[in-house]
Amino acid sequence: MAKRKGSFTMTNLSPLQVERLKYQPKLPSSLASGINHLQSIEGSATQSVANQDEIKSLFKNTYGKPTVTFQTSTDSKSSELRNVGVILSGGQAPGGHNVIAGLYDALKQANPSNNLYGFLGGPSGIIEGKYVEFNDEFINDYRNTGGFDIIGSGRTKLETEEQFQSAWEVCKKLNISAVVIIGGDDSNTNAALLAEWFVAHNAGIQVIGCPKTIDGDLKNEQIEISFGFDTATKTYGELIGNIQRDANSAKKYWHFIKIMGRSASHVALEAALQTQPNITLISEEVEQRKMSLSSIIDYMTDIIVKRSEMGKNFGIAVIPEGLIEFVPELKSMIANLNDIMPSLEKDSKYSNGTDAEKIAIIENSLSSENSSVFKSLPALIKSQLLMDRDPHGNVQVSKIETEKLLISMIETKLSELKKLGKYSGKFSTQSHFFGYEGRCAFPSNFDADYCYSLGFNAFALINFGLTGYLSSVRNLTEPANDWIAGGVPLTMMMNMERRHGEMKPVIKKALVELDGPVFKKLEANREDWALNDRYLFPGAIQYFGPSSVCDITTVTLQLESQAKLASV
Ligand code: FBP
Repeated sequence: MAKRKGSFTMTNLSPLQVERLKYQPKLPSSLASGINHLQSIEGSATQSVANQDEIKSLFKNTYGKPTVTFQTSTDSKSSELRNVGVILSGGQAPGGHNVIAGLYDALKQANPSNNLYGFLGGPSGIIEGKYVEFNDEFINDYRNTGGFDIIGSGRTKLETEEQFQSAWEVCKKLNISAVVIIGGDDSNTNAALLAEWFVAHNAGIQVIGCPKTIDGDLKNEQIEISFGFDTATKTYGELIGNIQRDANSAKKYWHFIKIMGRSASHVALEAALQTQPNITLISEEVEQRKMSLSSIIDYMTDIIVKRSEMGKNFGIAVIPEGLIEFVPELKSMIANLNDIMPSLEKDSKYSNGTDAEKIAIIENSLSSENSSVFKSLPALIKSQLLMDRDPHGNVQVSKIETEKLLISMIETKLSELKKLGKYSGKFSTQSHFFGYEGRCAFPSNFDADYCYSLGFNAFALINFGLTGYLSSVRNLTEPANDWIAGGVPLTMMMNMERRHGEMKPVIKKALVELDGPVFKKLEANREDWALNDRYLFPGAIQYFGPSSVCDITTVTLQLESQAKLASV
Protein backbone atom coordinates (compact mmCIF):
# COMPACT_ATOMS: atom_id res chain seq x y z
CA MET A 1 0.00 0.00 0.00
CA ALA A 2 1.31 3.44 -0.91
CA LYS A 3 2.23 5.47 2.14
CA ARG A 4 0.66 8.86 2.57
CA LYS A 5 3.10 11.64 1.78
CA GLY A 6 2.91 13.95 4.83
CA SER A 7 -0.17 15.93 5.68
CA PHE A 8 -0.85 19.62 5.69
CA THR A 9 -0.24 21.37 8.99
CA MET A 10 -2.12 24.36 10.29
CA THR A 11 1.01 26.45 9.72
CA ASN A 12 1.06 26.00 5.95
CA LEU A 13 -2.59 26.71 5.35
CA SER A 14 -3.95 29.96 3.99
CA PRO A 15 -6.55 31.71 6.17
CA LEU A 16 -9.29 30.64 3.74
CA GLN A 17 -8.11 27.02 3.88
CA VAL A 18 -8.33 27.10 7.66
CA GLU A 19 -11.89 28.43 7.56
CA ARG A 20 -13.05 26.13 4.76
CA LEU A 21 -11.81 23.06 6.59
CA LYS A 22 -14.34 23.92 9.30
CA TYR A 23 -17.29 24.22 6.91
CA GLN A 24 -19.93 21.55 7.51
CA PRO A 25 -21.60 20.77 4.16
CA LYS A 26 -25.36 20.58 4.13
CA LEU A 27 -27.22 17.35 3.32
CA PRO A 28 -30.76 16.72 2.07
CA SER A 29 -32.99 16.11 5.09
CA SER A 30 -33.42 12.42 4.17
CA LEU A 31 -29.67 11.77 4.32
CA ALA A 32 -29.21 14.02 7.34
CA SER A 33 -31.52 11.72 9.29
CA GLY A 34 -28.69 9.18 9.26
CA ILE A 35 -27.40 6.52 6.91
CA ASN A 36 -29.08 3.76 8.93
CA HIS A 37 -32.45 5.53 8.95
CA LEU A 38 -33.28 5.49 5.29
CA GLN A 39 -35.87 3.70 3.23
CA SER A 40 -35.60 3.34 -0.51
CA ILE A 41 -38.67 4.05 -2.63
CA GLU A 42 -38.53 2.38 -6.04
CA GLY A 43 -39.87 4.04 -9.18
CA SER A 44 -41.03 1.99 -12.14
CA ALA A 45 -38.73 0.00 -14.40
CA THR A 46 -36.57 2.16 -16.67
CA GLN A 47 -35.34 1.94 -20.23
CA SER A 48 -32.41 3.53 -22.06
CA VAL A 49 -32.86 6.90 -23.77
CA ALA A 50 -32.53 5.20 -27.17
CA ASN A 51 -31.52 1.90 -28.81
CA GLN A 52 -33.37 -0.04 -26.08
CA ASP A 53 -32.92 -3.48 -27.66
CA GLU A 54 -29.18 -3.14 -28.17
CA ILE A 55 -28.54 -1.68 -24.70
CA LYS A 56 -30.73 -4.35 -23.09
CA SER A 57 -28.82 -7.12 -24.82
CA LEU A 58 -25.47 -5.64 -23.77
CA PHE A 59 -26.52 -5.08 -20.14
CA LYS A 60 -28.51 -8.24 -19.47
CA ASN A 61 -28.09 -8.05 -15.69
CA THR A 62 -28.29 -4.34 -15.00
CA TYR A 63 -30.76 -3.07 -17.61
CA GLY A 64 -34.24 -1.86 -16.74
CA LYS A 65 -33.77 -1.38 -12.99
CA PRO A 66 -36.03 1.20 -11.31
CA THR A 67 -34.94 4.64 -10.17
CA VAL A 68 -34.79 4.94 -6.38
CA THR A 69 -35.43 7.78 -3.97
CA PHE A 70 -34.41 7.83 -0.34
CA GLN A 71 -36.70 8.90 2.45
CA THR A 72 -36.28 9.02 6.19
CA SER A 73 -37.29 5.84 7.97
CA THR A 74 -38.17 5.45 11.63
CA ASP A 75 -36.68 1.96 11.56
CA SER A 76 -32.98 1.49 11.98
CA LYS A 77 -31.25 -0.48 9.21
CA SER A 78 -28.32 -2.64 10.25
CA SER A 79 -25.31 -2.37 8.00
CA GLU A 80 -23.01 -5.27 7.20
CA LEU A 81 -19.27 -4.69 7.24
CA ARG A 82 -18.15 -3.17 3.95
CA ASN A 83 -14.88 -2.21 2.32
CA VAL A 84 -15.35 0.30 -0.48
CA GLY A 85 -12.93 1.59 -3.13
CA VAL A 86 -13.15 5.02 -4.76
CA ILE A 87 -11.70 6.33 -8.03
CA LEU A 88 -11.43 9.89 -9.37
CA SER A 89 -11.58 9.74 -13.14
CA GLY A 90 -10.87 12.32 -15.86
CA GLY A 91 -10.41 16.08 -15.60
CA GLN A 92 -10.43 17.82 -12.24
CA ALA A 93 -13.68 19.41 -11.05
CA PRO A 94 -14.16 21.41 -7.83
CA GLY A 95 -15.75 19.30 -5.10
CA GLY A 96 -14.22 15.89 -5.79
CA HIS A 97 -12.66 15.85 -2.31
CA ASN A 98 -16.07 16.42 -0.77
CA VAL A 99 -17.57 13.47 -2.65
CA ILE A 100 -14.93 11.32 -1.00
CA ALA A 101 -15.51 13.00 2.39
CA GLY A 102 -19.28 12.40 2.14
CA LEU A 103 -18.73 8.78 1.13
CA TYR A 104 -16.28 8.28 4.00
CA ASP A 105 -18.58 9.87 6.59
CA ALA A 106 -21.59 7.81 5.50
CA LEU A 107 -19.55 4.61 5.48
CA LYS A 108 -18.16 5.22 8.96
CA GLN A 109 -21.57 6.30 10.24
CA ALA A 110 -23.05 3.04 8.98
CA ASN A 111 -20.39 0.99 10.69
CA PRO A 112 -17.16 2.43 12.16
CA SER A 113 -15.33 -0.74 11.10
CA ASN A 114 -16.04 -0.11 7.41
CA ASN A 115 -13.01 0.91 5.34
CA LEU A 116 -12.57 3.24 2.40
CA TYR A 117 -9.72 2.74 -0.05
CA GLY A 118 -8.74 5.37 -2.60
CA PHE A 119 -7.26 4.10 -5.87
CA LEU A 120 -4.35 6.27 -6.96
CA GLY A 121 -3.98 8.13 -10.24
CA GLY A 122 -7.43 7.39 -11.66
CA PRO A 123 -8.82 4.12 -13.01
CA SER A 124 -5.31 2.69 -13.51
CA GLY A 125 -5.08 2.50 -9.69
CA ILE A 126 -7.64 -0.27 -9.47
CA ILE A 127 -6.00 -2.23 -12.29
CA GLU A 128 -2.50 -1.91 -10.88
CA GLY A 129 -3.51 -2.25 -7.22
CA LYS A 130 -2.20 1.19 -6.23
CA TYR A 131 -4.22 2.53 -3.34
CA VAL A 132 -4.33 4.30 0.02
CA GLU A 133 -6.56 3.61 2.99
CA PHE A 134 -8.36 6.64 4.36
CA ASN A 135 -8.64 7.59 8.00
CA ASP A 136 -10.15 10.62 9.77
CA GLU A 137 -6.94 12.64 9.78
CA PHE A 138 -6.35 12.04 6.07
CA ILE A 139 -9.89 12.98 5.05
CA ASN A 140 -10.06 16.00 7.35
CA ASP A 141 -7.15 17.69 5.55
CA TYR A 142 -9.12 17.78 2.30
CA ARG A 143 -12.63 18.76 3.34
CA ASN A 144 -14.11 21.56 1.18
CA THR A 145 -10.90 21.95 -0.82
CA GLY A 146 -10.59 22.02 -4.60
CA GLY A 147 -8.48 19.64 -6.65
CA PHE A 148 -8.20 15.89 -6.98
CA ASP A 149 -4.82 15.68 -5.27
CA ILE A 150 -6.19 13.55 -2.42
CA ILE A 151 -5.61 10.47 -4.63
CA GLY A 152 -5.00 11.96 -8.08
CA SER A 153 -6.92 11.30 -11.28
CA GLY A 154 -6.29 9.80 -14.68
CA ARG A 155 -7.88 9.10 -18.03
CA THR A 156 -7.27 5.34 -18.37
CA LYS A 157 -10.38 3.79 -19.87
CA LEU A 158 -11.71 0.83 -17.88
CA GLU A 159 -13.20 -1.29 -20.63
CA THR A 160 -11.35 -4.46 -21.44
CA GLU A 161 -11.84 -7.97 -20.09
CA GLU A 162 -8.23 -8.01 -18.78
CA GLN A 163 -8.72 -4.70 -16.96
CA PHE A 164 -11.95 -5.94 -15.35
CA GLN A 165 -10.23 -9.16 -14.30
CA SER A 166 -7.32 -7.23 -12.72
CA ALA A 167 -9.77 -4.90 -10.95
CA TRP A 168 -11.55 -7.94 -9.54
CA GLU A 169 -8.26 -9.44 -8.28
CA VAL A 170 -7.35 -6.18 -6.54
CA CYS A 171 -10.82 -5.90 -4.97
CA LYS A 172 -10.65 -9.52 -3.77
CA LYS A 173 -7.30 -8.83 -2.12
CA LEU A 174 -8.76 -5.86 -0.22
CA ASN A 175 -12.11 -7.53 0.39
CA ILE A 176 -13.78 -4.64 -1.43
CA SER A 177 -17.46 -5.18 -2.15
CA ALA A 178 -18.25 -1.85 -3.80
CA VAL A 179 -16.45 0.64 -6.04
CA VAL A 180 -17.45 4.28 -6.51
CA ILE A 181 -16.33 5.89 -9.78
CA ILE A 182 -16.40 9.68 -9.81
CA GLY A 183 -16.35 10.76 -13.43
CA GLY A 184 -17.98 12.22 -16.53
CA ASP A 185 -20.01 10.54 -19.26
CA ASP A 186 -17.16 8.31 -20.46
CA SER A 187 -16.09 7.24 -16.97
CA ASN A 188 -19.68 6.47 -16.03
CA THR A 189 -20.13 4.48 -19.24
CA ASN A 190 -17.17 2.45 -18.01
CA ALA A 191 -18.78 2.22 -14.56
CA ALA A 192 -21.87 0.72 -16.23
CA LEU A 193 -19.71 -1.83 -18.12
CA LEU A 194 -17.83 -2.76 -14.96
CA ALA A 195 -21.06 -3.11 -12.95
CA GLU A 196 -22.49 -5.44 -15.60
CA TRP A 197 -19.28 -7.47 -15.79
CA PHE A 198 -19.11 -7.92 -12.01
CA VAL A 199 -22.72 -9.16 -11.88
CA ALA A 200 -22.20 -11.44 -14.87
CA HIS A 201 -19.16 -12.97 -13.12
CA ASN A 202 -20.86 -13.24 -9.70
CA ALA A 203 -18.07 -11.12 -8.29
CA GLY A 204 -20.24 -9.66 -5.54
CA ILE A 205 -18.88 -6.17 -6.19
CA GLN A 206 -21.26 -3.24 -6.65
CA VAL A 207 -20.39 -0.21 -8.80
CA ILE A 208 -21.83 3.25 -8.23
CA GLY A 209 -21.06 6.36 -10.32
CA CYS A 210 -21.03 10.05 -9.34
CA PRO A 211 -21.67 12.76 -11.97
CA LYS A 212 -18.55 14.90 -12.35
CA THR A 213 -17.33 17.37 -14.97
CA ILE A 214 -16.98 21.12 -15.21
CA ASP A 215 -18.23 20.78 -18.80
CA GLY A 216 -21.85 20.41 -17.60
CA ASP A 217 -22.59 17.91 -20.35
CA LEU A 218 -23.50 15.00 -18.04
CA LYS A 219 -27.08 15.98 -17.36
CA ASN A 220 -30.50 14.72 -18.35
CA GLU A 221 -34.00 14.33 -16.97
CA GLN A 222 -32.63 12.73 -13.81
CA ILE A 223 -29.31 14.51 -13.30
CA GLU A 224 -29.78 18.27 -13.05
CA ILE A 225 -26.08 19.14 -13.19
CA SER A 226 -22.67 17.54 -12.89
CA PHE A 227 -20.58 18.76 -9.98
CA GLY A 228 -17.85 21.32 -10.59
CA PHE A 229 -19.84 23.25 -13.21
CA ASP A 230 -21.07 25.69 -10.56
CA THR A 231 -17.64 26.61 -9.19
CA ALA A 232 -15.82 26.57 -12.53
CA THR A 233 -18.35 28.83 -14.25
CA LYS A 234 -18.38 31.21 -11.28
CA THR A 235 -14.60 31.39 -11.47
CA TYR A 236 -14.69 32.17 -15.20
CA GLY A 237 -17.53 34.62 -14.55
CA GLU A 238 -15.35 36.45 -12.06
CA LEU A 239 -12.42 36.60 -14.48
CA ILE A 240 -14.52 37.74 -17.43
CA GLY A 241 -16.20 40.38 -15.26
CA ASN A 242 -12.80 41.68 -14.18
CA ILE A 243 -11.66 41.87 -17.79
CA GLN A 244 -14.85 43.68 -18.75
CA ARG A 245 -14.11 46.32 -16.09
CA ASP A 246 -10.60 46.65 -17.44
CA ALA A 247 -11.79 46.92 -21.03
CA ASN A 248 -14.41 49.46 -20.05
CA SER A 249 -11.81 51.48 -18.14
CA ALA A 250 -8.99 51.49 -20.68
CA LYS A 251 -11.29 51.39 -23.72
CA LYS A 252 -8.46 50.17 -25.92
CA TYR A 253 -8.64 46.38 -26.28
CA TRP A 254 -10.91 43.75 -27.70
CA HIS A 255 -10.52 40.71 -25.43
CA PHE A 256 -11.06 37.33 -27.05
CA ILE A 257 -11.66 34.77 -24.32
CA LYS A 258 -11.77 31.06 -25.04
CA ILE A 259 -13.53 29.07 -22.32
CA MET A 260 -12.97 25.40 -21.51
CA GLY A 261 -15.76 22.89 -21.79
CA ARG A 262 -14.67 20.46 -24.51
CA SER A 263 -17.40 19.91 -27.14
CA ALA A 264 -20.46 21.35 -25.43
CA SER A 265 -20.79 25.12 -24.92
CA HIS A 266 -22.57 25.00 -21.54
CA VAL A 267 -19.62 26.58 -19.71
CA ALA A 268 -19.23 29.45 -22.20
CA LEU A 269 -22.99 30.01 -22.23
CA GLU A 270 -23.27 30.10 -18.44
CA ALA A 271 -20.23 32.38 -18.10
CA ALA A 272 -21.78 34.68 -20.71
CA LEU A 273 -25.12 34.84 -18.90
CA GLN A 274 -23.28 35.74 -15.72
CA THR A 275 -21.33 38.57 -17.36
CA GLN A 276 -23.19 39.71 -20.53
CA PRO A 277 -20.23 40.19 -22.90
CA ASN A 278 -20.55 41.81 -26.33
CA ILE A 279 -20.15 38.61 -28.34
CA THR A 280 -20.76 34.98 -27.36
CA LEU A 281 -20.34 32.16 -29.82
CA ILE A 282 -22.16 28.90 -29.16
CA SER A 283 -20.78 25.87 -31.01
CA GLU A 284 -24.10 24.05 -31.17
CA GLU A 285 -25.67 27.05 -32.93
CA VAL A 286 -22.77 27.26 -35.37
CA GLU A 287 -23.30 23.61 -36.27
CA GLN A 288 -27.08 23.73 -36.46
CA ARG A 289 -27.11 26.88 -38.59
CA LYS A 290 -24.21 25.50 -40.66
CA MET A 291 -22.22 28.69 -40.11
CA SER A 292 -18.95 28.69 -42.04
CA LEU A 293 -15.81 30.23 -40.57
CA SER A 294 -16.23 33.23 -42.84
CA SER A 295 -19.81 33.78 -41.71
CA ILE A 296 -18.64 33.72 -38.08
CA ILE A 297 -15.96 36.26 -38.98
CA ASP A 298 -18.58 38.42 -40.74
CA TYR A 299 -20.86 38.27 -37.67
CA MET A 300 -18.07 39.29 -35.30
CA THR A 301 -16.62 41.92 -37.62
CA ASP A 302 -20.00 43.53 -38.04
CA ILE A 303 -20.26 44.06 -34.26
CA ILE A 304 -16.68 45.32 -34.06
CA VAL A 305 -17.30 47.85 -36.85
CA LYS A 306 -20.60 49.04 -35.37
CA ARG A 307 -19.04 49.50 -31.94
CA SER A 308 -16.15 51.35 -33.51
CA GLU A 309 -18.60 53.71 -35.23
CA MET A 310 -20.02 54.38 -31.74
CA GLY A 311 -16.50 55.30 -30.63
CA LYS A 312 -15.99 51.96 -28.84
CA ASN A 313 -12.87 50.26 -30.07
CA PHE A 314 -13.07 47.70 -27.31
CA GLY A 315 -15.19 44.76 -26.31
CA ILE A 316 -15.36 41.21 -25.04
CA ALA A 317 -15.88 38.07 -27.10
CA VAL A 318 -16.46 34.70 -25.44
CA ILE A 319 -15.59 31.61 -27.48
CA PRO A 320 -16.30 27.99 -26.49
CA GLU A 321 -13.33 25.63 -26.47
CA GLY A 322 -14.76 23.17 -28.96
CA LEU A 323 -15.85 25.71 -31.58
CA ILE A 324 -13.67 24.58 -34.44
CA GLU A 325 -15.07 21.06 -34.30
CA PHE A 326 -18.53 22.48 -35.00
CA VAL A 327 -17.69 24.74 -37.96
CA PRO A 328 -18.77 22.50 -40.87
CA GLU A 329 -15.73 22.91 -43.16
CA LEU A 330 -13.27 22.66 -40.21
CA LYS A 331 -15.08 19.63 -38.84
CA SER A 332 -14.70 17.86 -42.15
CA MET A 333 -11.05 18.90 -42.48
CA ILE A 334 -10.26 17.74 -38.90
CA ALA A 335 -12.00 14.39 -39.51
CA ASN A 336 -9.91 13.94 -42.68
CA LEU A 337 -6.77 14.91 -40.73
CA ASN A 338 -7.57 12.41 -37.94
CA ASP A 339 -7.95 9.71 -40.61
CA ILE A 340 -4.70 10.33 -42.46
CA MET A 341 -2.51 11.04 -39.42
CA PRO A 342 -1.90 7.44 -38.21
CA SER A 343 -0.39 6.39 -41.55
CA LEU A 344 1.50 9.68 -42.00
CA GLU A 345 3.05 9.30 -38.57
CA LYS A 346 4.42 5.89 -39.56
CA ASP A 347 6.08 7.45 -42.60
CA SER A 348 9.63 8.61 -41.71
CA LYS A 349 9.51 11.34 -44.37
CA TYR A 350 6.66 12.90 -42.41
CA SER A 351 7.72 12.10 -38.86
CA ASN A 352 11.33 13.30 -39.36
CA GLY A 353 10.24 16.37 -41.32
CA THR A 354 10.30 19.99 -40.20
CA ASP A 355 6.96 21.69 -39.48
CA ALA A 356 7.00 23.29 -42.93
CA GLU A 357 7.65 19.90 -44.57
CA LYS A 358 4.89 18.27 -42.52
CA ILE A 359 2.45 21.00 -43.52
CA ALA A 360 3.31 20.48 -47.21
CA ILE A 361 2.77 16.70 -46.87
CA ILE A 362 -0.57 17.23 -45.15
CA GLU A 363 -1.71 19.69 -47.81
CA ASN A 364 -0.99 17.02 -50.43
CA SER A 365 -2.64 14.21 -48.46
CA LEU A 366 -5.96 15.86 -47.59
CA SER A 367 -8.85 15.79 -50.04
CA SER A 368 -8.77 18.85 -52.30
CA GLU A 369 -11.64 20.56 -50.48
CA ASN A 370 -10.15 19.90 -47.04
CA SER A 371 -6.73 20.86 -48.28
CA SER A 372 -7.92 24.30 -49.34
CA VAL A 373 -9.52 24.79 -45.89
CA PHE A 374 -6.24 23.77 -44.26
CA LYS A 375 -4.26 26.09 -46.56
CA SER A 376 -6.49 29.03 -45.62
CA LEU A 377 -5.55 28.78 -41.93
CA PRO A 378 -2.84 30.93 -40.31
CA ALA A 379 0.56 29.20 -39.88
CA LEU A 380 0.18 29.09 -36.09
CA ILE A 381 -3.06 27.09 -36.30
CA LYS A 382 -1.61 24.75 -38.93
CA SER A 383 1.25 23.93 -36.55
CA GLN A 384 -1.16 23.41 -33.65
CA LEU A 385 -3.12 20.95 -35.77
CA LEU A 386 0.08 18.90 -36.09
CA MET A 387 0.53 18.55 -32.33
CA ASP A 388 0.15 15.29 -30.39
CA ARG A 389 -3.22 13.57 -30.72
CA ASP A 390 -5.31 12.59 -27.70
CA PRO A 391 -5.50 8.92 -26.55
CA HIS A 392 -8.20 8.33 -29.22
CA GLY A 393 -5.97 9.66 -32.00
CA ASN A 394 -7.91 12.91 -32.39
CA VAL A 395 -6.77 16.52 -32.59
CA GLN A 396 -6.73 18.04 -29.09
CA VAL A 397 -9.03 20.98 -29.65
CA SER A 398 -8.11 22.54 -26.30
CA LYS A 399 -4.63 23.12 -27.72
CA ILE A 400 -5.87 24.95 -30.82
CA GLU A 401 -5.85 28.68 -30.18
CA THR A 402 -9.23 29.38 -31.75
CA GLU A 403 -9.25 32.82 -30.16
CA LYS A 404 -6.07 33.70 -32.10
CA LEU A 405 -7.45 32.18 -35.30
CA LEU A 406 -10.50 34.43 -35.05
CA ILE A 407 -8.41 37.51 -34.24
CA SER A 408 -6.15 36.95 -37.21
CA MET A 409 -9.04 36.42 -39.63
CA ILE A 410 -10.90 39.47 -38.29
CA GLU A 411 -7.73 41.57 -38.71
CA THR A 412 -7.60 40.56 -42.36
CA LYS A 413 -11.27 41.37 -42.83
CA LEU A 414 -10.96 44.75 -41.12
CA SER A 415 -7.98 45.75 -43.26
CA GLU A 416 -10.03 44.91 -46.37
CA LEU A 417 -12.86 47.07 -45.04
CA LYS A 418 -10.37 49.84 -44.28
CA LYS A 419 -9.18 49.79 -47.89
CA LEU A 420 -12.80 50.15 -49.00
CA GLY A 421 -13.26 53.08 -46.63
CA LYS A 422 -15.83 51.13 -44.59
CA TYR A 423 -13.88 51.03 -41.33
CA SER A 424 -11.61 53.53 -39.69
CA GLY A 425 -11.32 52.20 -36.15
CA LYS A 426 -8.50 50.55 -34.18
CA PHE A 427 -8.53 46.83 -33.50
CA SER A 428 -6.10 46.10 -30.71
CA THR A 429 -6.54 42.70 -29.08
CA GLN A 430 -5.74 40.51 -26.10
CA SER A 431 -6.40 36.81 -26.09
CA HIS A 432 -7.10 34.54 -23.11
CA PHE A 433 -7.90 30.93 -22.43
CA PHE A 434 -9.73 30.18 -19.17
CA GLY A 435 -9.94 26.55 -18.19
CA TYR A 436 -7.47 25.21 -15.68
CA GLU A 437 -8.08 28.33 -13.52
CA GLY A 438 -11.53 27.02 -12.64
CA ARG A 439 -11.09 23.28 -12.32
CA CYS A 440 -9.49 23.18 -8.87
CA ALA A 441 -10.94 26.27 -7.20
CA PHE A 442 -12.28 25.96 -3.66
CA PRO A 443 -15.75 24.52 -4.28
CA SER A 444 -18.55 27.05 -3.94
CA ASN A 445 -20.97 26.37 -1.09
CA PHE A 446 -23.26 24.81 -3.68
CA ASP A 447 -20.60 22.42 -4.95
CA ALA A 448 -19.33 21.72 -1.41
CA ASP A 449 -22.86 20.71 -0.33
CA TYR A 450 -23.80 18.96 -3.59
CA CYS A 451 -20.60 16.91 -3.71
CA TYR A 452 -20.76 15.91 -0.06
CA SER A 453 -24.38 14.84 -0.61
CA LEU A 454 -23.47 12.88 -3.77
CA GLY A 455 -20.76 10.98 -1.88
CA PHE A 456 -22.94 10.33 1.18
CA ASN A 457 -25.75 9.21 -1.12
CA ALA A 458 -23.40 6.91 -3.06
CA PHE A 459 -22.90 4.95 0.15
CA ALA A 460 -26.67 4.84 0.73
CA LEU A 461 -27.00 3.20 -2.72
CA ILE A 462 -24.31 0.70 -1.77
CA ASN A 463 -25.98 0.03 1.58
CA PHE A 464 -29.19 -0.87 -0.25
CA GLY A 465 -27.27 -3.40 -2.36
CA LEU A 466 -27.62 -1.51 -5.66
CA THR A 467 -25.20 -1.65 -8.54
CA GLY A 468 -24.94 0.11 -11.91
CA TYR A 469 -26.51 3.28 -10.49
CA LEU A 470 -25.49 6.93 -10.65
CA SER A 471 -25.75 8.85 -7.40
CA SER A 472 -28.45 11.45 -7.92
CA VAL A 473 -29.35 14.53 -5.89
CA ARG A 474 -32.15 16.65 -7.37
CA ASN A 475 -34.29 19.72 -6.70
CA LEU A 476 -31.06 21.67 -6.53
CA THR A 477 -32.48 25.20 -6.81
CA GLU A 478 -34.18 24.68 -3.45
CA PRO A 479 -32.35 24.79 -0.09
CA ALA A 480 -30.21 21.68 0.51
CA ASN A 481 -32.65 20.47 3.12
CA ASP A 482 -35.22 19.93 0.35
CA TRP A 483 -32.90 18.20 -2.09
CA ILE A 484 -34.04 14.75 -3.21
CA ALA A 485 -31.48 11.97 -2.92
CA GLY A 486 -31.65 8.69 -4.81
CA GLY A 487 -30.21 6.76 -7.70
CA VAL A 488 -30.62 6.39 -11.44
CA PRO A 489 -29.67 3.22 -13.37
CA LEU A 490 -26.71 4.09 -15.59
CA THR A 491 -28.22 2.15 -18.47
CA MET A 492 -31.17 4.56 -18.48
CA MET A 493 -28.89 7.31 -19.84
CA MET A 494 -27.31 5.23 -22.58
CA ASN A 495 -27.60 5.04 -26.33
CA MET A 496 -25.48 3.59 -29.13
CA GLU A 497 -22.90 5.84 -30.79
CA ARG A 498 -20.14 5.32 -33.31
CA ARG A 499 -16.70 5.25 -31.65
CA HIS A 500 -13.57 4.26 -33.58
CA GLY A 501 -15.72 3.04 -36.42
CA GLU A 502 -17.83 0.76 -34.20
CA MET A 503 -21.24 1.23 -32.56
CA LYS A 504 -20.74 1.32 -28.76
CA PRO A 505 -23.06 1.80 -25.78
CA VAL A 506 -22.34 5.20 -24.22
CA ILE A 507 -23.97 7.67 -21.86
CA LYS A 508 -25.56 10.35 -24.02
CA LYS A 509 -23.69 13.66 -23.83
CA ALA A 510 -25.91 16.71 -23.32
CA LEU A 511 -25.15 19.54 -25.74
CA VAL A 512 -26.66 23.04 -25.52
CA GLU A 513 -30.27 22.89 -26.71
CA LEU A 514 -31.07 25.78 -29.00
CA ASP A 515 -34.74 25.62 -28.09
CA GLY A 516 -33.95 25.44 -24.37
CA PRO A 517 -34.40 28.35 -21.95
CA VAL A 518 -30.69 28.97 -21.40
CA PHE A 519 -29.75 29.56 -25.03
CA LYS A 520 -33.01 31.48 -25.55
CA LYS A 521 -31.97 33.93 -22.85
CA LEU A 522 -28.73 34.66 -24.68
CA GLU A 523 -30.49 34.87 -28.01
CA ALA A 524 -33.05 37.35 -26.67
CA ASN A 525 -30.36 39.66 -25.31
CA ARG A 526 -27.28 39.36 -27.46
CA GLU A 527 -28.08 42.19 -29.87
CA ASP A 528 -28.50 44.54 -26.97
CA TRP A 529 -25.35 43.27 -25.20
CA ALA A 530 -23.35 43.58 -28.44
CA LEU A 531 -23.63 47.34 -28.75
CA ASN A 532 -24.86 48.63 -25.40
CA ASP A 533 -22.52 47.62 -22.67
CA ARG A 534 -24.57 45.67 -20.15
CA TYR A 535 -21.62 44.10 -18.44
CA LEU A 536 -22.23 42.30 -15.16
CA PHE A 537 -19.46 41.87 -12.61
CA PRO A 538 -20.09 38.71 -10.58
CA GLY A 539 -16.92 39.11 -8.48
CA ALA A 540 -15.17 36.31 -6.64
CA ILE A 541 -17.06 33.32 -5.22
CA GLN A 542 -18.18 34.19 -1.70
CA TYR A 543 -18.08 31.51 0.96
CA PHE A 544 -19.25 33.57 3.93
CA GLY A 545 -21.94 36.22 4.05
CA PRO A 546 -25.52 36.63 2.91
CA SER A 547 -27.13 33.53 1.46
CA SER A 548 -28.31 35.57 -1.56
CA VAL A 549 -24.65 35.80 -2.55
CA CYS A 550 -23.11 32.64 -1.10
CA ASP A 551 -25.69 30.03 -1.99
CA ILE A 552 -26.84 31.06 -5.46
CA THR A 553 -26.76 28.38 -8.14
CA THR A 554 -25.96 28.92 -11.80
CA VAL A 555 -28.19 30.83 -14.22
CA THR A 556 -28.38 27.61 -16.24
CA LEU A 557 -29.79 25.60 -13.34
CA GLN A 558 -32.23 28.35 -12.40
CA LEU A 559 -33.57 28.75 -15.95
CA GLU A 560 -33.82 25.02 -16.52
CA SER A 561 -35.62 24.45 -13.26
CA GLN A 562 -38.07 27.32 -13.94
CA ALA A 563 -38.79 25.84 -17.38
CA LYS A 564 -39.36 22.39 -15.86
CA LEU A 565 -41.76 23.83 -13.29
CA ALA A 566 -43.63 25.77 -15.98
CA SER A 567 -44.06 22.61 -18.06
CA VAL A 568 -45.79 20.59 -15.31
P1 FBP B 1 -13.73 15.68 -18.05
O1 FBP B 1 -14.68 15.53 -19.19
O2 FBP B 1 -12.93 14.49 -17.79
O3 FBP B 1 -14.43 16.17 -16.80
O4 FBP B 1 -12.68 16.83 -18.41
C1 FBP B 1 -13.08 18.10 -18.69
C2 FBP B 1 -12.01 19.00 -19.26
O5 FBP B 1 -11.67 19.98 -18.30
C3 FBP B 1 -12.44 19.64 -20.58
O6 FBP B 1 -13.19 20.80 -20.35
C4 FBP B 1 -11.14 19.89 -21.27
O7 FBP B 1 -11.30 19.92 -22.67
C5 FBP B 1 -10.31 18.72 -20.86
O8 FBP B 1 -10.82 18.29 -19.60
C6 FBP B 1 -8.85 19.03 -20.74
O9 FBP B 1 -8.16 17.86 -20.49
P2 FBP B 1 -6.76 17.75 -19.78
O10 FBP B 1 -7.00 17.86 -18.32
O11 FBP B 1 -6.32 16.37 -20.13
O12 FBP B 1 -5.89 18.85 -20.29
